[in-house]
Parts: sequence; structure tokens; C-alpha cells
Amino acid sequence: MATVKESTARSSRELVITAQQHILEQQQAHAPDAGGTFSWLLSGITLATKMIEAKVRRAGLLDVLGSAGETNVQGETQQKLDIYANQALLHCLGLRDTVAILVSEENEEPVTFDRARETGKYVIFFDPLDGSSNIDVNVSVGTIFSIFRRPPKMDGGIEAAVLQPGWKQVAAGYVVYGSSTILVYSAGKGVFGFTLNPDIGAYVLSHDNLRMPHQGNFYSVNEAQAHTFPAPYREYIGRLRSGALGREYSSRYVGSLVADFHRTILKGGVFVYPPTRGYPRGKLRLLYEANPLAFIAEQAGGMACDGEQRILEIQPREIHERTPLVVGGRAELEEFQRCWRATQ
Ligand code: P6P
Repeated sequence: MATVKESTARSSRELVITAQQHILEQQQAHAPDAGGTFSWLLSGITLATKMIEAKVRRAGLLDVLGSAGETNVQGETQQKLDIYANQALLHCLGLRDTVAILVSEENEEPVTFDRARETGKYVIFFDPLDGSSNIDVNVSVGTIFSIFRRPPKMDGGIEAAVLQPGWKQVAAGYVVYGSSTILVYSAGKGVFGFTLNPDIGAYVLSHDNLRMPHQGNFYSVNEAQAHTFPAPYREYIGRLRSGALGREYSSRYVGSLVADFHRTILKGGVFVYPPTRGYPRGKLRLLYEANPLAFIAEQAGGMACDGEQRILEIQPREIHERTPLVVGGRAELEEFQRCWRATQ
């Protein structure tokens, strides 16, 4: 016979599982020796995203719309919210003494912290506010993050710590600031989604053990560039359009990576950013966009490649390098691989 305390605890747990609770339970189950450092680290990310969300929600009311007049390392005009989001993540994560190195889309060089080897265990990459050019027109934007362990010896210095292939990630996630604010993350044991409940200021479990549909009905690509795509991509898009995969596809393209990826992981289908005339190596960045999304896609049963290889097997050469990205359900990715082989 359960005591009142136990039954209350059980009923409240059935009602609300917060991201912090879930991460701790995941950690106790899969990495008991982590001693809570990992969940403390993730709490820095969730705190920063709540600060960002508060600004994004009120973008039209605060003096945060529009550009800051600066350009970032990519030569892209920085939006005021880009700068705020970057500062929020640098601040919240910099306070976690388990962080050794931070790499941000907005910073040319890695930010390092002078921490003892046994304390500073993690290297974190992030795109603080992806799709920020869409803020002024009220389109969803997102934060993307990727977490690695710092190599034990660090004999290769900073470079060896930041230029690790994606399969070495220990966790990755994103937050999509859309009609609701949703955190999706994986620590290597499945994918979980949490919706921010503004009434209690907590991320609450809303998508338990997310799985990418084997095949969907949407393909997502900027068709205005289609005439500049390499042959395998032109062939592939043509086959999706012609019903060659046994069903009619619709085109959906928000132009905000996190929004397009979030739809793809929930509804299935494929997102494609190929090499184009403007971006011969693709526009998206490997370390803080493609790698984390590829990790999550694979954890949900999907696939992600750069054309010729698995995204997670790419050996990075520099921290802001770009990559083509094809990510989605197994049916769509296997068809892409057929088109790739047929046109080589
Ligand atoms: P295009 C936003 O600027 C972004 O980096 C991604 O969020 C998005 O997927 C992509 O660029 C859109 O690029 O060339 O289609 O406008």
C-alpha cells in the first residue's frame, strides 16, 4: 500500500517531468560516475535559452530588432539578438567549471577557460541564434549545441580538442523558438523533447523517445538555387517530385534550419542544403549545425550525410568550416545515396 507521500510523488511525476529531472535520471542510468557534472552543464544551456526566449518573445517590443551594425566571423550582419544570445550562452556556460572550451558561430576563436584537467572536462559548440535574419518577420529561430569531452591528454592542444569528428559527441540538442519553445536533446540514449511551460519557467517532457519516421511526405530545399545544384542533387529532387519513392511529396522550406529540421524529425522527409554557386561547400557549418543535428537524427533512427559520407565521420579541418547537408528518414537518405552512386 503506497504511502500518501509515495503516491503524491508518483502522481506528480506522471504529471510533470522536467528537463533537469530527466537529464539527471538519464545520467544516473547511463553514466552513474558522471556525478551530476553533466546535468549541471546542461542546466547552463537551458538557463541561457530561457534568457534568449524571453528576448525573442518580446523582440518587437524591446530595442532588439534589426542589425547591430556589426558583422560576424562569417561576414554575416549580426542581429542585436545574435549578440545577446551569444553573451547569454558564454556567460551561463562560462560559470560551469566543467567547461574547458566554448566555440561559437559568433566568435572567430575558441573561448578557453584555465581549468584543471580533471575539472574542465567538456568542449561545447553552439550556434546561439540560428536563422536570426528571420526574427524581424516573426519566423521561428533556434539555438543549436553540441557537447564533446575534452581529450584526456590535450597533447594536441586546443586544435585537437575542437577538431573532433561528430561521432565523438556525448550530447547534442537544439531549442526552437516557435509557436512554443521546445528543447530537443540526446545524450546518446534516444531523443527527448521538452516544451517550455512559461507558467512555471521549466522545460517539461512533451516528446518522449522521439523517432524519425522511416519515410515522410516533405522535402525541404531552397529551390531557387536548384539550377546550380550538382547532378546528384538535381536527380534526387527530380525523383522526389516525380513520385519515384512511391508517394507524392510536398515542398516545405522555412529558411530557418532549426525549424526545418524540427519538422523533419517529427513528420519525416528530408532537408537538403547542397553545394551551390554561392556556397560551393554548402552554407551550413559542420561543428555547430550539421554535427549536432546529424547526431540527433541518427539517435532518432534517421540519417545524415554530406553527399559522399556520414556527417558524423567527417574529420573537421577548421572550426567554422561549412558542409553540404542531407538529413532525414532512412527511405529518403537511401534514395539520395542511390542518386549519388548513379551520377558519380
Ligand atoms: P538560404 C539561416 O540564415 C541559415 O543559416 C539556416 O538557418 C537556414 O537553413 C539557411 O541559412 C537558409 O539559407 O540560402 O536558403 O536562405
